[in-house]
Amino acid sequence: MMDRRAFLACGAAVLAARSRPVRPPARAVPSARQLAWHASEVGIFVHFGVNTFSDREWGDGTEDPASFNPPALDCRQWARAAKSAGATRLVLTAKHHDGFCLWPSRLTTHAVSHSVWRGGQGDVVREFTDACRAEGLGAGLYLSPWDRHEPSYGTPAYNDHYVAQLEELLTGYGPIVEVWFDGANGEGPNGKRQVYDWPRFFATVRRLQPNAVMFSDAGPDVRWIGNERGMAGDPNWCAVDPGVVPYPGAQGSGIIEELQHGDPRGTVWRPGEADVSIRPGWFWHPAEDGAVKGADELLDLYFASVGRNAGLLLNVPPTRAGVLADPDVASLAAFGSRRSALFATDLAAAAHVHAAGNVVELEWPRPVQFGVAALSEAIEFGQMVESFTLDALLGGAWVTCAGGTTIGHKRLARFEPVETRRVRVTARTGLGVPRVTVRLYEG
Ligand code: FUL
Repeated sequence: MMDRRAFLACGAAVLAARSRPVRPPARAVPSARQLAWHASEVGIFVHFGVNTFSDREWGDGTEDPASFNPPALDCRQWARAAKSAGATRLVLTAKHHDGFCLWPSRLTTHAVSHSVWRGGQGDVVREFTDACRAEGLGAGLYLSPWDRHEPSYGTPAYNDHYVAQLEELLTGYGPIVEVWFDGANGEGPNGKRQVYDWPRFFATVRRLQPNAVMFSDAGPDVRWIGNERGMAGDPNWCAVDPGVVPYPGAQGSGIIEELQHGDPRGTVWRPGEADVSIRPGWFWHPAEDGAVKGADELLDLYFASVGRNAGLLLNVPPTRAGVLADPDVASLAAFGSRRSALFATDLAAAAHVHAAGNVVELEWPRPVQFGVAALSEAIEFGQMVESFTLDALLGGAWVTCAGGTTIGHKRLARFEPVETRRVRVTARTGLGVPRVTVRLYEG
């Protein structure tokens, strides 16, 4: 048992600590590269490789490079389809878990250079990055750390191999906007698992492409949202506690919760990206041509991801010919036009706006009708809003049309359309004075 003197000393220390002025922790704020990523909202993920030809989701590394032979590869078609969906960037699987490289890596023979495609002279990464730029889109690359082909996998030499591959990709193909690190870490060809040198991988990207954001479960710039269904958490904070998700692929309690929701008092800015496929699988499978998500479903995903303060990375896999299939192309175009139509006219632009404290009021000379609201915080100062309500003055009384939790870069709300001359949005927070922009659309 603690003796009395020890107990008093202990109590005094606690009191002294309490009476010291408490300095609030510095609020996490985004970097310039993260702000650019927030603004880019929607990206298209492209899963393409030997799995496209073997009809599998995960190759085992024994695939014959000769199996990769797309007769009509057209990366410009991918980029145009992405643009029609309103996407701003594409991310290509330069290497998936099977280890097959879509560029002529000098570090392995398991690559396009040893396929029959274009007589071994082809380079999908080159055509992809050129096409993105020609269409005014950002180019991103996925380089799977898990490699089921590479013999050095499972030894320290593999970290050198992986860094050298990163160097090839990040020095040979111009500006890269996003580097996508998959957290999957299975066994290599010799049955061993790899201890990845994440700090070295991250430092390599920063050194060679300082404007690129790095995605993984653990950031460092953009975090996985915690599921592969394209759904952000609600609430969804951009900040996280790095101690909860210390490195990509980490296992433990509370990780998925942290990825889904973030943490209002988190010390690092690490916004969520929601990845999901337009088809059941990540790679193209002929049997899934009839299971392509339509524009309604894609719009719902947009509301559940971008509309909840996340980015959306929508996977659209090319066929064996090397092009996106007709149903996918049609769906992307319909998704894009639905969004352009929905968000064409911001009715709030014609309102007289008055902001006081945590309330923004809008007033129009004549009644307006709307059923969709888009709220945004000035996130360059951090994310503050914990909850909000949107009220309309109807028949002399304030009626709540929409409400929710966090706002961040964007919060979308859909509700039964109302007609009114006055609206007020109340943003609640204990974290500072929020700056909220309100946009309203017919719906
Ligand atoms: C996962 C991978 O195992 C899947 O094949 C796919 O690439 C997905 C985006 O990430 O971890």
